[in-house]
Parts: sequence; C-alpha cells; structure tokens
Amino acid sequence: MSLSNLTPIPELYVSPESAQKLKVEAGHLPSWDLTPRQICDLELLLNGGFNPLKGFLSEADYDSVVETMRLADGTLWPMPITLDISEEFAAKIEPGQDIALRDLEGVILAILSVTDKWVPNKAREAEKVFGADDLAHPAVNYLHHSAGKVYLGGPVTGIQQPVHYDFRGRRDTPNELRAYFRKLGWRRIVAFQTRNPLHRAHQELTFRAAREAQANLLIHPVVGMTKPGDVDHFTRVRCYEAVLDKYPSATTTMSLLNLAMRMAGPREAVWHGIIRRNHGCTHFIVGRDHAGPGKNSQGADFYGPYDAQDLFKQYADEIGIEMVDFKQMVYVQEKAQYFPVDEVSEGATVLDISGTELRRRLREGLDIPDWFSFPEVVTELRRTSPPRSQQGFTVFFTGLSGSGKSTIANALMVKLMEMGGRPVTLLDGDVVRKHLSSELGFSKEHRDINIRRIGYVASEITKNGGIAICAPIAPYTATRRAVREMIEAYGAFCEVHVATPIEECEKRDRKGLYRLAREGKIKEFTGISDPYEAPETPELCVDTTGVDVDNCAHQVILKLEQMGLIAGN
Ligand code: PPS
Repeated sequence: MSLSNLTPIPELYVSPESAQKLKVEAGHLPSWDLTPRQICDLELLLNGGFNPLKGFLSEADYDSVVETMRLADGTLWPMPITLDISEEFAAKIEPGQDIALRDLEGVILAILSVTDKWVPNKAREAEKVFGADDLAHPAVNYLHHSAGKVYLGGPVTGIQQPVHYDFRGRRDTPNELRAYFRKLGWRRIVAFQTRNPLHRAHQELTFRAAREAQANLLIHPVVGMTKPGDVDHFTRVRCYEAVLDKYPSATTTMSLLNLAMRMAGPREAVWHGIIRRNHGCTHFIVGRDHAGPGKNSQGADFYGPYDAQDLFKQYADEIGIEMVDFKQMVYVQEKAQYFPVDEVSEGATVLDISGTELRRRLREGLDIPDWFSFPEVVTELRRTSPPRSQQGFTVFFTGLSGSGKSTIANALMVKLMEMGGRPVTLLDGDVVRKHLSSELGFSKEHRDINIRRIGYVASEITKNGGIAICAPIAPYTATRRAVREMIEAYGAFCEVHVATPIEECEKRDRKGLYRLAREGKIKEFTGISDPYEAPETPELCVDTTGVDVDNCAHQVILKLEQMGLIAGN
C-alpha cells in the first residue's frame, strides 16, 4: 500500500526567521484587510489545503477555472479562489506590486505579489460556477452584493497562520493530519464533510462508509463559513464531541476545517474531494445533495440530488481520492434501524425528519424523537435554539418622512414592554442620527452607512435575545436586504412598509420639511428630490391614512404572533 497520501505536502509559509524579517518589511507595503471569507481561503492556500494553488488565481487561471474547471495548465481545480477588492483600493494597486494581507485585527498574515488585476464578469462566474445567476444562491448573492468589483491574482507568501482561539486542539493543517494518520498507522481514511449537527442517520452513514471502504473515519466538519442560517459552529462542535463518543475510539477522529463553503453542489463536491486528498484522506463520502444551496428563486432545486456524485465519478481519478457514495439514509420503523433509501423493502414504514422540520420543532419547543438524534445533541441544540418566542428579533419600519414610522414604532415598543420577557430598544431615524450618525448627511452613500449602522446594532440586540425596533426611511432595497441578512443570521426580521402615500405625508408635513424641500431649501429630500424604492415583499404593509396608530401597532403585533415571535394568550 502506497503511503504517498501521508508524505508532507508543500506549504506556502516562509521559515520563522524569514517571517520575522518579512513582517517588518511588509509594514511599509500597501495593505488589504482581508474579509472573513478571504481569511478562510488564505489559510487553506498557505497550509496546502488548496494544493496545488500557490496563491489567488491569475486572470488566465480564473477564466479557465470558470469555463472548464481547470487551471490554465490543465490541472483540475473547480472553484475560483480570488482576492476581491474595492475599486478604491484597486485604483492604488498595479501588477508587479506586493501587498500585505492583514486579518481583522490588522495582523499581517501574508504577502501577495500581484501579477493580475481585472474586473470579472460576475454574471458569467455565477452561471458557470454556480449554475445560474440567481440571487437565491448564497454564493451568487455574495458575489454580487458582498464581493468587491475587482480581483487581484498572484502568488502568496505566508508569514503566519490565521489565529484561532476556539477549539485549538481540534484544528489541524493537512500536514498535521497526515502526521497523525502516519503515527496511528492509518492508511485508508474516509473523510466525512459536514456543516450540520450529526444525528443518528449521519452516524450510521459514516459507520457504513468506513466499513465499506475498510477504512478509518475522519469527521471533518466545516467551521469556516457555511450556509447563512446554519447552526453556529460552536454549538455544532459541542454536538460533534458528544457524537464522537458513540464511535469505537480507535476507529474515528475529528478535525475542524476552516473552509469557506460556496454551496456549489457538484463543483463543490469535487473541490471538497481535492481538499480531503490534501489532508491525507483516501476516501470521501458524497451523499445526497452534497453542498446543496436550497431552492432557487423559482422554488426549484439548483442541482439534482445526485449531480454531485455524478460529477465526482467523472473526475475521480484526477481528484485522487475515492468516492464513497451514499443514498439518503432513512429510519425503518419495523426494523428500528437506518437503511439507505434504495435498500428499504416495499411496504416498510420509513421515518425521516428534514432539516426544516427539525428547525420547526426546535423553534416551537416540540419533541425530537430518540430514533432521530442523540439526547446530548438535542440538549445542546435546545440550549442555543430556544423556541422562537424566546429568541431576539428585529422589526424594521421603512417609509417616507412623515409616513408614521416613528409613531407606530413608539406604540409598538410600549405594547411589547407591557408584555415583558425581552428587553426592547427603539432605533428611531431621528434618534439614530443624533447619537450614532450625527456626522452623516443624506447622500446615497451616507444613507447607506446610516442604515448599516442601524442594522449592525439591531443584529447585536437580536443576537443577544432582545427586540430591536428600527424606524429609519431606509430608501434603498439593496441596503435593506443587507440589513435583513445581518439580522437573519441571529433571529427573525420583520420588515414593515409604512406605505402612507406621499400626498398624505406632505399634507401632514409635521416637521415642515416638505415645504422646505419643495422650496429647494432642503436638498436630496426623499420622495421629492431623492428616490424611495418601495419594498416588494415586506412581511407587513400598513397605510396610516385615516387609521389610528393603535390599530397599526396592533397589526404589527398580530404579524409577530403569526411569525411565532410572541406567544399568544
Ligand atoms: S435614511 O435615508 O434612512 O438614512 O434617513 P433617516 O435617517 O431615517 O432620516 C431621518 C430624518 O431626517 C429628516 N431629514 C430628511 N429625510 C429625508 N431626506 C432628507 N433630505 C432629509 N433631511 C432631513 C427627516 O425628518 C427624517 O425623519 P422622519 O422620521 O423619517 O420624518
């Protein structure tokens, strides 16, 4: 048996002595503050997880990867690993320059020797890599709304590893894992990729896979970035540790992978295979709907359930790792056992709980049966996912000046405080402009900064179990969407469009601003000389014309009740 999978693979770090010197020199270079996703990518570039890449893709490699899943020299590589930057930063950088890459605290992790700078065709990237230019795909959404407009490419020189303070003992570089397998004499290793808590079906599947491949098992969960809305990795790792005890100890180990997933289904499966090969594994489990992103904007799946297995099969030799493919595992009640769905005999009673159903049961505090999961895992999940009626949430009012946002928001706040249970904070437009955004004006750029600040504060309140009520104008759809995403990572977001028509707002003119705007004394006034993009699908729409405030606030309360956010009487 060849042990080539266990010999060290190249890393991109310089020696500790050179690193010290390089760090000092790099202090004078232009520097780029890496985004969380770029830090994940950089870590795997540097430690060999993305071997054979030597840096962020050049334009030629990028084009070739997008079109053909291969680098320009023909090597299989399915995912564009690019350094996206802002146009402002791009204007200062030319190919031939070195730049320092810094983490969120400003620590220099690596130097990028820029060989290429270009403006990518993002629509093409979305179509080719993710299968559709559809914003319902999280990576496409990221591409258009979070990623910078310009890409830089070139080799990277590693100065130091990104620092992690959590679960340090469970994080391994490819070479550390290879050394570990060597030490234990493991020659056949099957890797299991996951971004979800493990339940009994997963344990059964991984167990069978190890048996089939006559291999040891590596549980290799992703803790970098997964699909928005996933269970956070702190909770998941505690769950994994509980499940690890259920495997015979000498057969199985777990290591955490700081990968930023793209949810690219088939292409992602090939990528995951290459990454596991680099970590010294010989086999890789690909199940149903591997790295699936969910439904597209038409309500259909982006990829077929076994597309990933098909693509993997096609490239298995080049990936250099053997696929262990699995159908979905389901519980057969009569046998009190799990089976792959294609091995279930006719007439058997098949039980299954989908991810959505599990979340519903957690949200509503309902039973999660023993056949489905382990009690320790359920306890852990319940600790971090209390029922919705105990979680934090945000009510986000948007509408024209004078539409009645603040008045309803105030009434709502008082009603929620009367109910008690959770702290309530009102982030009213005027109040925020006084305390958080006093230096800002009303240009598009300043309005966006203002709304993002509100979104950030509301997301922190939501995360910590409180209720945030926001009442700015928030005239731009894209900014409101960004705020929604920030908040939905932690709790529910209820957008309320206060759709009082402009004629009514102007007639009221409570602050006398409309008159001044008409006279041209206030510039960029929303609805008069500045745009307001009305929400297309808010959770609720209210018009205050001829309706009293109490009634409007009550409509919001009913909506919140319907969303399960406040318990009914
Ligand atoms: S934004 O676009 O969301 O950042 O605006 P916001 O912070 O909610 O605005 C708060 C109040 O600013 C007053 N005001 C203006 N509104 C719109 N356009 C212009 N140019 C402007 N100048 C001042 C206005 O009173 C807003 O308060 P509300 O409560 O909406 O009437």
